[in-house]
Amino acid sequence: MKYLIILLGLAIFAGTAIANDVDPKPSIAKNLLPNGDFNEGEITPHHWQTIDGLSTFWVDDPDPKRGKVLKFDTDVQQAQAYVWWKNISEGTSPLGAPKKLPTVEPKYDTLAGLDGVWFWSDAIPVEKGAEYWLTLDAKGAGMLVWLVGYPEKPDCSFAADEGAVRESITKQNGTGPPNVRNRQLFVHKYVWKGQLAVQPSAEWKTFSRREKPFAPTKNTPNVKYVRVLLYPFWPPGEYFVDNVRLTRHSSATE
Ligand SMILES: [Ca+2]
Repeated sequence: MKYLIILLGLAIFAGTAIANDVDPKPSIAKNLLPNGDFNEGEITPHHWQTIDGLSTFWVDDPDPKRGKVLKFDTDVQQAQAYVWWKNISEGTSPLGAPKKLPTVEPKYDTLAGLDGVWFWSDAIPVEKGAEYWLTLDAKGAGMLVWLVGYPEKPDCSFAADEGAVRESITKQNGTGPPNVRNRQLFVHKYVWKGQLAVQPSAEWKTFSRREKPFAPTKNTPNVKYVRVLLYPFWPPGEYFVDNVRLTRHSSATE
């Protein structure tokens, strides 16, 4: 729960706007995020990180109009995920994922109770001074969605920005320096984060930050790329995402 508490603290610190379930802008603007509807792919959706087949899945929605969607399961033992993620980071197909081990109450040792499940988009270039809307369809217990800004085109390989996972993989490989707290060696490359809090919803719903577009370069003018980070965690369970849209806020440049 430690991470959860830290994250919630960060959310408050960042002055996060709570998402509304109504898209504040017409969705006619061009989606800057390729394959935001997850409909293109092969085993895993194109233009996003790979699924792992254990905590993240690329599935057909029961409604054929939706096509493919992303499914999360946060009710997975974190220890099992960390071992499997090492394989995924080395290029093992998610089709070979192990069956998840049983989880037990109070489930604080699950991904839900610890690191959460992260799913990153590829990097999208942003323009200095421009503002952006982020909207998505979600179903499940609610989650956080981040727009994360980088000064240079970031490494988009699996778990590239997940310090704890990188440390675990290093440790599992036995290549880490002995007797050193690796955590302190991992340096995040991002310089800016903006957040969208998605409320729980039993049905598909569209979420956005009403009247508050993201301004990646407002206080960090060196931001040149952003990635979308989908981040469900507590409670343990299933979450679904579709139609992630990043669009430019037109009045910012007019
Ligand atoms: Ca879709």
